[in-house]
Amino acid sequence: MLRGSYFQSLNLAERATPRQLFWSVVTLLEGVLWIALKILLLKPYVPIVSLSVQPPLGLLYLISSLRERFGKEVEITFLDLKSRGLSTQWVRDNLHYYDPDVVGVSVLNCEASTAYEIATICKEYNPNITTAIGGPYAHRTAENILTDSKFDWVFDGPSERTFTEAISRLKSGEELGTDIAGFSYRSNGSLHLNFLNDLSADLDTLPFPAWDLIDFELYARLPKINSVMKGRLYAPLFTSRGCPFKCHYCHDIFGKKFISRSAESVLNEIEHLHTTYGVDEIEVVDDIFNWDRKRVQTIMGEVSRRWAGKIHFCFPNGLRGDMLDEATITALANGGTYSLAIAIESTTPRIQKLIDKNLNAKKAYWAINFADSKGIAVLGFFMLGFPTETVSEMKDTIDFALKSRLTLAQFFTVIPQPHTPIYDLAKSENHEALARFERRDLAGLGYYSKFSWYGEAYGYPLNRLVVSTWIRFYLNPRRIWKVFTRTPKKSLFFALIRLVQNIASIQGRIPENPPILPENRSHGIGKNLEKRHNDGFQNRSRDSMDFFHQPEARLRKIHKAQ
Ligand code: B12
Ligand code: SF4
Repeated sequence: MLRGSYFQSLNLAERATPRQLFWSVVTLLEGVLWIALKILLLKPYVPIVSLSVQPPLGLLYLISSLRERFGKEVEITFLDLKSRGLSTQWVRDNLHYYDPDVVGVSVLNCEASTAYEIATICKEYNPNITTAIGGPYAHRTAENILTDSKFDWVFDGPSERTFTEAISRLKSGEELGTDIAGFSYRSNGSLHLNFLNDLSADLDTLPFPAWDLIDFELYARLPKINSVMKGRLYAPLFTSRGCPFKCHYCHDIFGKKFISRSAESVLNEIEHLHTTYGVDEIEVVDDIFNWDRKRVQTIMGEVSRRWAGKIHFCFPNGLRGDMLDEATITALANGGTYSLAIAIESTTPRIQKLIDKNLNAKKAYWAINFADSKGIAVLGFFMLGFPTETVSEMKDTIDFALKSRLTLAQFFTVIPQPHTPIYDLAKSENHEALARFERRDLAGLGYYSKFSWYGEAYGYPLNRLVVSTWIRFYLNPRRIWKVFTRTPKKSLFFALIRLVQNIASIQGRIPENPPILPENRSHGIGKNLEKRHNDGFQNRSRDSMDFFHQPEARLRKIHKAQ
């Protein structure tokens, strides 16, 4: 099977420079000699967000799917630049060692500019390299990426099947077409966009992530999403995709329908990780692991039967607080859960409605207390500074945290992420402030920085409120005692470093009266917003999300002269 697309892409007449000619000949020879297609997959390193690292599950899933489909026909190199702190300069200096045909980069919003640089480096090295991008940043941004960067291929949404299909067509010289869900590309000066996402339901058919490529010892030494760690070696586990809730600040990468792996598949992966690599801590990073309570109870029941005391569990991301009932929490505790996180965000009904999270704070409060009584260290997530939120509303949320039996808490400032309704709301509230914040925030990293969208919009120094809350929360003798008795000693050091880093951003004192946002708005949303709300702001936002899920809107091919 000749790699015909390479021949198509030669266009020798157009490639005038000796360097380009050289690479065209190399590519031609590769095709003739049936040399395996060389795919380099990268997770970029952005120094400013190096705080937490985790084996990049997305790339590991892609690799196992590529291996399953192509075997030795592809030669895959996986580099987590983040875990080793390797910059784009390192990529420039070392690309020739890998000499790839395809370079794929997995990207979050905050990694976008680094990823763009990597694509440019690849093209400078060899213009025939196919550059591909995927990950959360690629969600609904294909057109921008293809217009603004040197990426040739963009994959929106889950890509195990779509990336392998595109690679297959590249290998066989077939037309890339426009029928691969979520796959957009540039070719001959035109953009071919496909807004569909591959949300196929059968997750059990996906091979396990390529765990053999992971140095578990290395990741165990790096700070992870759960700031503490009880076991010796850990692995992140993704057991379901999608979340039926529509919180306005959240992503929509895996769709709004909950799809899950069977309990058997999840247990097999835990077994594999434990017996093959000695993993003794599992970190579940689903969006909403407890959507199906029966499934949770089956999995955790079996875990406690097979690995009681041998494997520790933590849930730094995967649980919805008001859906945790007694049976679920008991099953989690019996299965070896030592730490879990509950995202409260705000306790004000108005804000809960505004962000469409509609969390029942009372139920979540009960869940915190019950999990605490089971000896689990409960971490609460709170977001402060939603558009239109008043200081008294934030203080209600803070009071909830202070009074609760939470062992740990994190107080984030709201960062409106593009392509979410909260972003539209922030923009309509004060678009100049949003633009200013985005410039200052560099890459959307500023949960703990002194800049916040809220501060820019309303002139209120939110960071100081956040830091004083951190201090008030942790300077509580009962909590200090709980932190020392419930959190594993060996990782307390990392947790303390994090705390100090966060608190280090303190800037002066909180003014009694915030200069721009008046307290009298606490009784309702601002007049304009109220009107927009009544006019169906939320529905409009929903519509804009639904747009991407309607079949007729999904499949679009746009030829656009560049
Ligand atoms: C675990 C996790 C982390 C971990 C590890 C992240 C990582 N390794 O990428 C840690 C703790 C480090 C982390 C940190 C942050 N995170 Co985080 N995190 C997650 C979480 C909960 C799960 C990620 C995961 O493993 N998903 C499972 C895999 C299978 O999915 P995936 O990576 O998206 O990969 C699939 C596709 O995207 C695609 N794909 C991915 N890469 C590629 C590459 C190519 C070439 C192709 C073709 C396809 C492709 O195919 C994959 C398989 O289907 C997600 C939420 C979520 N549900 O995804 C948030 C999420 C990714 N995080 C988010 C954010 C904002 C952050 C932070 C910036 C927060 C902060 N301010 O500190 C930091 C910074 C990250 C950094 N670079 O340092 C946002 C990203 C929003 C965005 N559009 O960028 C998410 C979506 C949550 C949210 N709030 O909405 N995070
Ligand atoms: S914040 Fe949690 S509950 Fe809300 S949509 Fe996202 S994953 Fe679902």
